[in-house]
Amino acid sequence: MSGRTFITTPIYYVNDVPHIGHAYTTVTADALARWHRLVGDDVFFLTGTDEHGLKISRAAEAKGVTAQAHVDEVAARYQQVWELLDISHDRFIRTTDADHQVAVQTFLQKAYDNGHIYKAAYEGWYCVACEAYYDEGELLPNPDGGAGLDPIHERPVEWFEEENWFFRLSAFEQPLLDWYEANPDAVQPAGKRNEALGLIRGGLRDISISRTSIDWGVPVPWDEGHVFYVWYDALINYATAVGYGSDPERFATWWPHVRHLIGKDILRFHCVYWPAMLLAAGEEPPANINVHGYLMVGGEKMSKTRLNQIFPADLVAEFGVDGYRYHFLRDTAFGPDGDFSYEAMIARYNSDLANNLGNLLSRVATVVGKKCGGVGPAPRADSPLAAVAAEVVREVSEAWAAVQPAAALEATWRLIREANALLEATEPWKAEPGPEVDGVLGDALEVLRIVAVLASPALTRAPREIWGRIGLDGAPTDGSLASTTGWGGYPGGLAVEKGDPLFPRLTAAS
Ligand code: ME8
Repeated sequence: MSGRTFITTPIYYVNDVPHIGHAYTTVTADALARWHRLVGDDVFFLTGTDEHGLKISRAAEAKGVTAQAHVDEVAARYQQVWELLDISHDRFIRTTDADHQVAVQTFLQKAYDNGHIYKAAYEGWYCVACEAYYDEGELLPNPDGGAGLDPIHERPVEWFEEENWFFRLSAFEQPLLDWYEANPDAVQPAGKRNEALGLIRGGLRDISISRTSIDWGVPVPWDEGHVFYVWYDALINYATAVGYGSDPERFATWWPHVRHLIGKDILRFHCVYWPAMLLAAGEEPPANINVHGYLMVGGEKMSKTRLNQIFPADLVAEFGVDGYRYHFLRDTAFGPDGDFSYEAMIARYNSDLANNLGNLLSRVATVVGKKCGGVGPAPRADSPLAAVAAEVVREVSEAWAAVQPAAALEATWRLIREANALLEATEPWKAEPGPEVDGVLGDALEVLRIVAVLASPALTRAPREIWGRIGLDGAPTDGSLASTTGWGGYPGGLAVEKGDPLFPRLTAAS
């Protein structure tokens, strides 16, 4: 069934350069977008950068450059990394984009006109790294004795006093609970939905949405001298990108059918504040929010201060783009925390890509060369692999619908292993040429064809290569999924090319 799919990643802060944690969300969203394109959906895939706020202006100051020069430089770094990883976004939004400023002002003016925004004095503990106020009780003790530490970055908070505009979040407790009740699957997984419900049931306090202490932000339209607080500006990017404030018709076609992919660190903003803000502006909350855990390194969250960040380019140099994408999609289940391990990455690459997939292709091509004169035979209609393939296609579809790339790839690789097992059981390389050998090789070629289609959301390069080597024209993503994954699509009679190993085996670098 095809439809409209709007997929988003968080927009990342430009105080940092992208590491494998940022890339985890982005690669997952990209693979999901590719899957939806494959099933024929009209897809809009959005990523970008979050460029306003105190954290960014301080980072620029520390470097001795203007805020604009700083954000331009770091936004470009993000764009380069996404290019390196074959990310297929339809727009890279920057909160400094002109249409975004208009969208933010339109959106919040609406909430103001609806009576949900008021002015009051505010003082409290502020964490610049989180761009958030904390209650005393939420802070961690500071071993050096000063102000408490924020629970996320474990850095000392600062005391802020300002006159702020406030969003009447407290008025949205019941509307939010009603929305969660009416949309039981909107926030996934269920544990994260419960966490959001817990925050709402625990009581919501009004929140400050403007700052006077800085000018690096979107001006409050009804009060000169105030800029919107960075999170308010940031969340609205999802609306800007589909026409809010510029093209109401376009906005109406996409909203609220969005799927936000986020890490658990920003659950409160997306699962509590954002739906409430939308209700305040007279819009519907987002249809889907999928929350994943942290990718840890050596059991700890990656951070600049721990010096344990790992950068995508270093891994791509060794594993290639497909090796990179495959590892994170296959080995880090979407939802729980996961631990990055270089050894596990090598092991996964060698077993699944070099051995299972790479060997199937090279084996089949070699034997077709020797026993069939290099011309690939057609598969058998009554092949024992036909039923396996049908089941795998169903499982893969279900896995992507549930945003579980690891399960989709696991199912796909089961089909590869079954094809290798059939070859090992029948040993066509030892048999005399004839219908028996042709049948087995035709079946294996058909598996390669179907796998090239099913793996194409995750692997952006190898599927196309396989497609060409088994003699097919075009690309595995050309046809509709239903037409390309049915058993019997490989026509036979095509020249099969051996070529170099698709995934040369790797040994751990010392
Ligand atoms: O929070 N493991 O930006 P940010 C998994 N600008 N995912 C990780 C990760 C890790 N170790 N580290 C980062 C912001 N991420 C705001 C968002 S959205 C309107 C504004 C990913 O640069 C994960 O998706 O701190 C997380 O939610 C996001 O990067 C935080 O990125």
